[in-house]
This record gives sequence, structure tokens and C-alpha cells, in this order.
Amino acid sequence: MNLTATSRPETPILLHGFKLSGHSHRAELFLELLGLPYTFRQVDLAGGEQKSPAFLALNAFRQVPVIEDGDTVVADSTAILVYLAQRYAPGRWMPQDAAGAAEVQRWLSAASGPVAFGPCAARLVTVFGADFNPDEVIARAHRLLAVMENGLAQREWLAAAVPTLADIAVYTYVAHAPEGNVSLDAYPRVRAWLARVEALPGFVPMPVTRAGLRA
Ligand SMILES: N[C@@H](CCC(=O)N[C@@H](CS)C(=O)NCC(=O)O)C(=O)O
Repeated sequence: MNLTATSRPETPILLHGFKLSGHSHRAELFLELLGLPYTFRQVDLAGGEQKSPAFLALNAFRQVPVIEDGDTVVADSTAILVYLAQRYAPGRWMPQDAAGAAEVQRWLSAASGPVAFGPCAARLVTVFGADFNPDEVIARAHRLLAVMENGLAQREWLAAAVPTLADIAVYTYVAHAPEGNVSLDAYPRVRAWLARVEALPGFVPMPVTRAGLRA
């Protein structure tokens, strides 16, 4: 199973990100798995750089990650995954058939829904002091993990028999859920799936923050 890129950009891709952002890590992880040349630029989120005119010209939603690939600007983590897969590794990370592509899209939607509002939000509370109700976001994270645990009884990867964009999009915030006081103890299949992602050639972790259950 060769999952690396089949073509390369003329100049390194520029990734505007933030090292402790799981959304940003999705893009960084996929660039590494594809083996593409890129430069990481840390955006000063605490200093408000995402609201500067220069950054707003890249992403009016004021968020990382954003990539610049030559003249092409792509904002939003899952949009970046779709772009990179289509552009540099067609057929390798996104099934070509309608039902297979829809199954991956279902998990990209989950990455921007239950993942962002569950384990991601729980970690935002403990790591960045976000004003969410901890019980609510932790409960949402556990509902997501239960869905994943059931699904992973049928196959080793979230959306297909092989790794797809679904696995990359969901990985980071699930791996770092304990930082938000979301225990993974009750989900052995999810933990085994995390280990499978971590065993992919080129895998790079996001730095662990000593918060929540990781404190
Ligand atoms: N739907 C977006 C969400 C990205 C996002 O939430 N980015 C956060 C960092 S994790 C951000 O840039 N926040 C800046 C701010 O809220 O001011 C994506 O998938 O890229």
C-alpha cells in the first residue's frame, strides 16, 4: 500500500498554522504522510495575527490552517486534505466510487462537527481556558467515541478497508482527547486505530500538552 504523493509542487507548500492546533496538525500530518515539501509558518493567534488584513486576505474566517501552493490558497483543514489528495495523490486517500467518497465525506463532516465540538472543545477548555461547559463537551466526546468504537468493530479504518482522509481528519483531536479530560480507557478499538495511524510511514505527532488527564 503506497500512500505517498504521485507528483510534487514546484516550490514548497506554505502552511500557515499553529503548533498546538489539532486542525493545523491535520494538514501538517497529511503533508508528511504524502512526503511533500512544505514550510511551516506559526501564526501568532494569541497576538491576534489571524485578524490582520494580510491574514484575512488568506482566510476571511480568521482561522488556521491555510496553505499556499503557488498561486492557490486553501483554507480549512478538511478542505486542505481534499485539495492535497486530489492534487498530489489522486485515488490513494479518497475512494473514486460514489458510495466510498460519501463515506469519507461523512467523517470529514464529523471532523468539523462532533469532533470539533466534542474532544477539541474539551481540550480548548483545559489548554486554552475556553468558556464551554466541560460536562457538555466531554459527554459529546464520549458519544463520538462510542460511534467510532462500534464502527471499528467492522473494519480497521474509519471509512474503508484502507486509510483514507477520514482517518487523518479525525485522528488528532481523538488522540489528544485525554488533555481535555476525555478518557479513552473504554475504547480499545479506538486506541488500536490510533496506533495504526501512528504506524503509518511519515507520521508526525502533535506536541502533547500537560493538561487534563495528561497533567
Ligand atoms: N473549520 C476550521 C476550524 C479551524 C479552527 O478552529 N482553527 C482555530 C485553531 S484550532 C483558529 O484558528 N482559531 C483562531 C481564533 O479563533 O481566533 C478548520 O477545519 O480548519
